Amino acid sequence: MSDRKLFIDGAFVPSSTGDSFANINPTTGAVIGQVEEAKAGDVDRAVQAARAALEGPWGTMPQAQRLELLAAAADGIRRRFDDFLAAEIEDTGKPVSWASKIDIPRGAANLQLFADLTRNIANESYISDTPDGGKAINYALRQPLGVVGVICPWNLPLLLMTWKVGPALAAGNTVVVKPSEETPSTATLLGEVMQEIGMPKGVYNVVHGFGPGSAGQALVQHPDVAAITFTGESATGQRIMADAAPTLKPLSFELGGKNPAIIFADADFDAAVAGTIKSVFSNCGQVCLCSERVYVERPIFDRFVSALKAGAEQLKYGDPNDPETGMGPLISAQHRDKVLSYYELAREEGATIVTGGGVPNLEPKYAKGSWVEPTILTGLSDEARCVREEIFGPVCHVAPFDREEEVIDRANDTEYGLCAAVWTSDLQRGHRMAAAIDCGLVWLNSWFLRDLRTPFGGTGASGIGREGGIHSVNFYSELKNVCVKL
Ligand code: NAD
Ligand code: 6OD
Repeated sequence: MSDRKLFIDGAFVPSSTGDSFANINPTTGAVIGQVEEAKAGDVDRAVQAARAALEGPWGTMPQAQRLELLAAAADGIRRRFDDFLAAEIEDTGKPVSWASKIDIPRGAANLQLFADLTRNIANESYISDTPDGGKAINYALRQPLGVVGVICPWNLPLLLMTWKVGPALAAGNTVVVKPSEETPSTATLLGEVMQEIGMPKGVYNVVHGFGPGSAGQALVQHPDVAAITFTGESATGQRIMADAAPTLKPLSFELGGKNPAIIFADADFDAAVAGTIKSVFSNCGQVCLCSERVYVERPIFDRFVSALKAGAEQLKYGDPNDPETGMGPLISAQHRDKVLSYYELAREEGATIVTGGGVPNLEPKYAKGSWVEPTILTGLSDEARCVREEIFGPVCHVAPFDREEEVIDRANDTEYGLCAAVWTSDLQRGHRMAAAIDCGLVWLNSWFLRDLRTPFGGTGASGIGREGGIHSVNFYSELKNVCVKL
């Protein structure tokens, strides 16, 4: 059992109200610990500690030293790799094959990147003509926003938290992190790392809890929180935006998706099949970038569906610590019920269930876990709810298409706009498609290849703003222009 406390002002503390909730391992349904629940009073303590750190040691620290501490935090994650890995797997049930290659390395890389990049950012400056025939120099100062509230989802807990904490700290802010109630552990472990490396108190704080009426909402509404960076569902984003309005804070939103994968008949068939198996089923379909709508050019449609089916049926599920395991459970019983309700809806909407559609038959020790089968659907119209709504599970609908313009229209027929994967050997077409699809990221003949310096984010209901590289640093900085008459 690992109990998780709040991390406020450099110390692990209980909730002031005595409230706590259970942390459940979705592999078995077992309770693995109690988590202290922060309410408004605890959130206020964390925010005041973060403010004090801004006015004190962190705010006055030379940039080079601040960035060294951030790099030391990255090293701390690497040093305690196995602890982070075990905690992430216990909280989420995700397979070690994924967590050891993606979640934990990215946790360290996210902090390292912003420690390195921020050192090398040039300040914008202009020499200007003045009306009296003289000159002025304008230069921009980059200053921290203040206390940043970081609200995270459960699907890639350490990865998505450090993706925000890294640039926020690099830009000189302090943070109060609200991890998902489903995955409290790795944010807490990062508190231990912060203690180990001598990070000043109050720079990094963690408040556990829920959204409405709990830590999440209190953080959003707090008048001393200067900005909110949020990753999660689009509907939650709407609620956060409304709650943040009275205090007029900047918001960065990475939200949901219903991403298309488009496979042309000229694509490298095996690569497209393997890539689509990854883009549909990775992390049990719980990556915002996963493909839930797959469009395949008609001449290869039947062959592609058969190959995808074979790939899905070969995915091994079970013990997440077995390196051969390809698929873990969903995050919770509640999320499993949601995904199963879409499997049922697919039947009602008249889908053909090519494979899956239910709960797998596993060993008795997994009976209370949140398992579902990888599922492939065909035969639905573009108007079906299963083709329009984000399911966030290991499931896709595969539909045939005949023409490039047609598939562009169908791919764009959604309120979301996060990403797309396009598979073709015709590069001209690939570039045409990339320009025509309305979304924030397009992968050509690949999926989820990440260069952390690139802009990341979505259009429409998939988000507001871009994070990644300089785009993150810009969000977490206040730019002030200084004009000097020469
Ligand atoms: P969620 O929106 O339910 O919760 C995310 C976080 O917000 C949690 O910490 C939760 O406690 C908190 N929260 C909920 N209501 C709140 C409120 N009213 N005020 C403040 N905080 C509140 O999302 P989830 O179920 O944890 O994650 C899955 C969703 O996240 C999917 O929709 C997925 O597409 C999306 N996602 C998007 C990206 C991206 O980069 N675009 C990345 C990962 C996940
Ligand atoms: O790779 C990233 O930086 C990132 N933000 C991934 C988001 C994945 C969504 O679940």
